[in-house]
Amino acid sequence: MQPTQRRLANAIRALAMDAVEAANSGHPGMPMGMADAATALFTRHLKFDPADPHWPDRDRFVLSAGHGSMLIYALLYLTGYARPTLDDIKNFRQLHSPCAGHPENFELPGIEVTTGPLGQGLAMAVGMAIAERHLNAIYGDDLVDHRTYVIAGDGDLMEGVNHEAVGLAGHLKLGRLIVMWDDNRITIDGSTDLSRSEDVVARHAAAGWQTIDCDGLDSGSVSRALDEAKADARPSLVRCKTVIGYGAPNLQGTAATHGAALGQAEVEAARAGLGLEPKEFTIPDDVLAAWREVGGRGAAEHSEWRRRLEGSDRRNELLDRLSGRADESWLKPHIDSLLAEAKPVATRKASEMALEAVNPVVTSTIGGSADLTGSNNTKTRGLEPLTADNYAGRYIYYGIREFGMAAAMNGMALHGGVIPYGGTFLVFTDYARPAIRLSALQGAKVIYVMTHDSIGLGEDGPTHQPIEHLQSLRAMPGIEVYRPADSVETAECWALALASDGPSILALTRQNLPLLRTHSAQENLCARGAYRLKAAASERQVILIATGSEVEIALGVAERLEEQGIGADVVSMPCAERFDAQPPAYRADILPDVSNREILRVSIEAGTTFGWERYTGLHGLRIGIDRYGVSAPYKDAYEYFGLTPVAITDRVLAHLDRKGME
Ligand SMILES: Cc1ncc(C[n+]2csc(CCOP(=O)(O)OP(=O)(O)O)c2C)c(N)n1
Ligand SMILES: [Mg+2]
Repeated sequence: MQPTQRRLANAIRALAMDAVEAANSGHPGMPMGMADAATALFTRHLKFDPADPHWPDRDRFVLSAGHGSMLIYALLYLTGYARPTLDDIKNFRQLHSPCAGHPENFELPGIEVTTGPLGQGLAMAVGMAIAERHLNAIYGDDLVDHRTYVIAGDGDLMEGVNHEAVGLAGHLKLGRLIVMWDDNRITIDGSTDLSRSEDVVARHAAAGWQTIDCDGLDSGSVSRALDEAKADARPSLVRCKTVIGYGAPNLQGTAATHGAALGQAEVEAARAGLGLEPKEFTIPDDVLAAWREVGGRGAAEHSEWRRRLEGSDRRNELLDRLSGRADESWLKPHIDSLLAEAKPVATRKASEMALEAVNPVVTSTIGGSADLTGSNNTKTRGLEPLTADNYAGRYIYYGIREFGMAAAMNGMALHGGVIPYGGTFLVFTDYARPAIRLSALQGAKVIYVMTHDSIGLGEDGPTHQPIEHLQSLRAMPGIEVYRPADSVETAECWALALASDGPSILALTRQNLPLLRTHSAQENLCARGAYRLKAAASERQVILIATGSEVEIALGVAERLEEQGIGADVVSMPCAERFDAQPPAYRADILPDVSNREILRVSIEAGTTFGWERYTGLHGLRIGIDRYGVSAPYKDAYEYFGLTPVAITDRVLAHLDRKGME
């Protein structure tokens, strides 16, 4: 006789309790409460094949309530993924176990996205659902036909990003997105009555979602709800009424089960009540066999899909897209045309010009903007909007939803088959920052097109003028920040971002900049992160290091210094992270030993000077802005902050004089 659904679910409960007990750390409440609902999903609905976790047409499962990580570890083990092993689970939360505190996409195949920062899993799932519909529109049901399922807790639905994600999903009518809400009315502080009185279901309904209620402790009830959800053309919220920590006789239903080991006595009482094996980490043979049988079921559908793929004349095209590779054939002719024209343009415009060359050849890009399309210059001529009526479109009007946009782009990138890029003002990276951090942590290939990158945006003033943003983004590991100085560098930076495996940020100007790179180079000079744009003519006494719009100013300073017989290099540093990764000999050539006080190093960037001592040394000079900006025409703003060749030359000369007197 087959084990009941409840016995299958109890295997999840057992592993969750035991792993948290062994680690004396973790969250048993959510996996125990949602075990029946997850069992319904995995045994009766989810399309997956543990033998090939990357099967492109699998359903995507996102555990947005990432603290309940033991739920997914248990499911991966039970259904027969190669990892985690039972030993991995026994080492839950220990160094080098892939069963990290929260689910990490880079630790275990089968984990689609990294979750834990509440709200973002669901918001990434919206992006996955967009990518699925887009690819379906291009390749048809035979090759792309899957769903995105999410388990979300009260916290996921309370976070502000939920509003953005739910609004976007409703607007785009993402009917293949199904969110299972763990409605246990408990968060860490206690009852949700402490902090929430809105009608969550009505809020989703108002955004155009289907809403369904079910008994989350009855897998049959959940399964019927999922059938209804699948049949409906709208995104669905399946409200699963549950009890947190279900099965722990004295603690269930309380916040005490949320994030702490239950304690030996309670675990034993739970085992007795649920009819579990008395020994920890023990799953009865018939239960494990039944789960493995569930895990084997997807193989047939998978091989059918492979057969269709092999028979398709679009096989190579789809596989190439899924590889994430981006054709670079556009770059050289594009740069040649820039050199031929040699006209001043804002780098945001240069970015659009690069994209005009990129988008026709790199057809996997999906552009967009958070309501600043005309300012971010993200929409190229051939791109049609991606809408509920035309998922084949390649441009998304995200609306004023920076965080939602960034999270959706993470989901799209991790879904695969598309390369998302999206724009807003650089200052509003703060609104998107938690998702940018997750792009970096997850290695998601997302390209952020952040324009209006300094006081150079002018009249909009201090609220819109980035100051600390560039340096704070450079401080974030795992993401490359590009600040190109002209249209050639902008094209090179686009090529690097498209070739990268991870995320990139392009910081681009509003104001026009002259062409500084007037000669064709054999290699992509931005690839080294920093390079000598102009070498000192007289004996080198100064190295000017500048980025973006300030490279032009640095050239002006160098000219004035040279007039006085002071040799000055100008180093353009479009990407500090890349420069730091160069071999020591290259770095020493561009920026000789910091302790060498013969050569004065000067950094010039229209933003905070915080951190620039990394390249100037403590004896160097750091020119920047260590306060908020001003509302004024941009030339006046530059003048006001002393960011002009004349003012900077004076400061350099004063510094050299002082040094001479030492
Ligand atoms: C953005 C964010 N804020 C705070 C936390 C810390 N945190 C983890 S779980 C949780 C409570 C979540 O409540 P709920 O989603 O209802 O989960 P349950 O207690 O029901 O498992 C909090 C505040 C977090 N992980 N992410
Ligand atoms: Mg809860």
